[in-house]
Amino acid sequence: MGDDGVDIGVDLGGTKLAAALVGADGRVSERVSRSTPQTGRDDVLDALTETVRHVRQRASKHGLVVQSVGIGTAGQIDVVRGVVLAGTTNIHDWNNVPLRDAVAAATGLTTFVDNDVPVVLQAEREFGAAQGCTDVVCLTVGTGIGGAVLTGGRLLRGAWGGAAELGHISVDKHGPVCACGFRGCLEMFASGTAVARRMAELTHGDRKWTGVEVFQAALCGDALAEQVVSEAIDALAYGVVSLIHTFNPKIMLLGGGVFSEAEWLRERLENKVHGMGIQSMVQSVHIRRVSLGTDAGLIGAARLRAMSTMNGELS
Ligand code: BMX
Ligand code: ZN
Repeated sequence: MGDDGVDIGVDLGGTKLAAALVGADGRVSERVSRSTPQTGRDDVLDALTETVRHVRQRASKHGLVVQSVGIGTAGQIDVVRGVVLAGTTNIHDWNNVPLRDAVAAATGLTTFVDNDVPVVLQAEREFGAAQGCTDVVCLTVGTGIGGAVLTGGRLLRGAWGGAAELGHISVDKHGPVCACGFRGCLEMFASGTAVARRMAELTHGDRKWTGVEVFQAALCGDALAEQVVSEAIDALAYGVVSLIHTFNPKIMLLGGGVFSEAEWLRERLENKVHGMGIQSMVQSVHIRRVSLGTDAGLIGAARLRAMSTMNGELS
């Protein structure tokens, strides 16, 4: 572990809660994970603080002093107040949760809370595929589609930390209504959930599908799965090119379960994107996949303390 002490990183998902120790060098140890209670906020907070206590005990057994706990979680997070304004719908009663203060009070640790994608981007910026880069757009394609933007070396935060909900840019004003209330969101066309839903439509609901199964079926030559994947790549390409036109990034970073093992998918998207849009902007972008895998969220969450002491709050 680095000489700057260790921090605990937490990845709080709708179905899984993971935590680990992370050193200043990004090294991960003492990984633990458990299912996220589905019985409401008190049980989730108990599970979270119990997990943090367990990892902290593991640290002290190795003579390591935990400096803080950082939590990455889906939803609109007020990073200044540490409040989950609207969180994953998989957790019952998970809106307007003062998560930072609740965890700090229960653990006695300095606590930080952020959306689940800026923490991925921070980890990749420090230890992964975006090292040394100051202009990166990150899209995580999984259950939903999340986003984060690094521009001029600073994480785009907006008024209170909600900036870069890139899964909810609309790519079709006549498209389906999204869970967020908007119409035609990118997430409705290209997330794992959307791909599974579209495949069920085309196969008239004759079986249940997961996003991963659809991508695998497409790889195996299933014509309907290929049609679904092609539609998803098409929508993603419109979203990616629009983001390139907006942020002029050096790197477009792709994460989430859909891209985690799928170099073929990255290549298809890259080929589609490079034929579109303003060529001087699109041709100069490197389209890469997240390199730290599922550790990226844990590492970036643990780095929230270091980020808060860099040039400005959670930069
Ligand atoms: C949704 C949104 C984002 C999140 C993204 C990825 C909510 C609850 N979630 O677009 O904040 O980053 O999903 O979420 O508003 P994941 O669960 O797929 O990681
Ligand atoms: Zn939406």
